[in-house]
Amino acid sequence: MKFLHIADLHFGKSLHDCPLVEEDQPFWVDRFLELTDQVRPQAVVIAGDVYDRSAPSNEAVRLLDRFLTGLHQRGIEVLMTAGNHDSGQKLAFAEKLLDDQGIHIAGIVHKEIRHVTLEDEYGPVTFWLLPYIFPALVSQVLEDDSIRDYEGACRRLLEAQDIDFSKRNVLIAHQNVVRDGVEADRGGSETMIGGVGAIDYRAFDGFTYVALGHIHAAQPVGRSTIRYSGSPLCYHFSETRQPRKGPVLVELGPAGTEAQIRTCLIEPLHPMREIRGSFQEILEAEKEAGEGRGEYLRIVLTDRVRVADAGDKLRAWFRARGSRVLELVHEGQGPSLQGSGGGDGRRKSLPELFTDFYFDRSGETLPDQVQKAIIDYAAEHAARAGDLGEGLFPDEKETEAFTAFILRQEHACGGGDA
Ligand SMILES: [Mn+2]
Repeated sequence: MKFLHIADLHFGKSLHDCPLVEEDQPFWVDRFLELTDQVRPQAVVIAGDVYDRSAPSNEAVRLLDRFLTGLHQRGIEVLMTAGNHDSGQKLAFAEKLLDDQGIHIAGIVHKEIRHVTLEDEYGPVTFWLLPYIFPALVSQVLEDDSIRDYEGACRRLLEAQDIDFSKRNVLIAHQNVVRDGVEADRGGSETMIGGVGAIDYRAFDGFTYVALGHIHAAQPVGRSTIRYSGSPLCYHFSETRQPRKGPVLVELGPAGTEAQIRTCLIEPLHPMREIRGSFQEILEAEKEAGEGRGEYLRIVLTDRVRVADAGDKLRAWFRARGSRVLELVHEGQGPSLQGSGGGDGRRKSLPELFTDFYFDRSGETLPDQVQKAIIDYAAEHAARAGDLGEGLFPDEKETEAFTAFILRQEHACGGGDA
């Protein structure tokens, strides 16, 4: 039996305000359906985090609808579980009806976990669908107060199932699976907290294959047949530096034989790339490279002195070549854009904080002469406001004047492409 293992689709996710559900995720869905036409799997296994959030957008719901319909039209069985990002209740909508259509969904954990047996020339293969679990949930489901940790919860729940390990069994789970206490390498886009919820891979002894979701980097854990498929697309720039990920094609032979595993590749609509260098270096290298490739870019500028309008110029340059700058960072100059959260531990001065704030909001650096004037002005008033106890400015007139000043500067900068 052949099946494809995927996970962490995160339909509806945005990357730095770029909604992937508009083009990138639909493009991936089409390529995935084409892949199924080539490899002709009997089933597709989706190991949780189908959506990016528990209340998915209309676009995300429509995309999943199209995805499942496409698989169903090809006669492919679907086995899908809820991850920690999904609302199990919502994902489980019409699960009994869909069961008859070959779309098997486990949104909620029950004492007897949902399982589906498919047949091939070597006999039955039972798929065990385990939605995301945590100790309190399992404790409630099994009516057992002694369950305290994730591994205990997982082991007890699996022990409570009637599994015939002389036959072939596939587990689908969305958990933090570790080997000897060592966590799997993160992709970078996970929202999980380090060290929480660890389950040793030996809890899955006896399963022919374990299809995992939760970690966005593709990798085996403990043995080659317990595996994270990784997310279908890079959901963080750090994931561009990792080995390529893609749907895992699993081929099961007769009971007692090792599953054959191969990673398939799906080219993204917009490859992601990180570019590092001075403003001049970057422009020259890109001129050499010629035509644009429609990429999503992260640019790290290493200039020691800020180049006026560097952000604007680079954005425009790449936009004209069909690429998009999603993240732009001035290395060593303070502002860490959009969520990287890193800090150098040093307390920043008011002018620095103001520059950061402006940069963060507009994604642009201020021209030098404007920067100095505006920052001096803001810093002076912010410092005075500290003594006033209310409002940033002593009176409305001054507030108005300041707002007008800011607007003029924004106008002079040509706005932004927010
Ligand atoms: Mn995830």
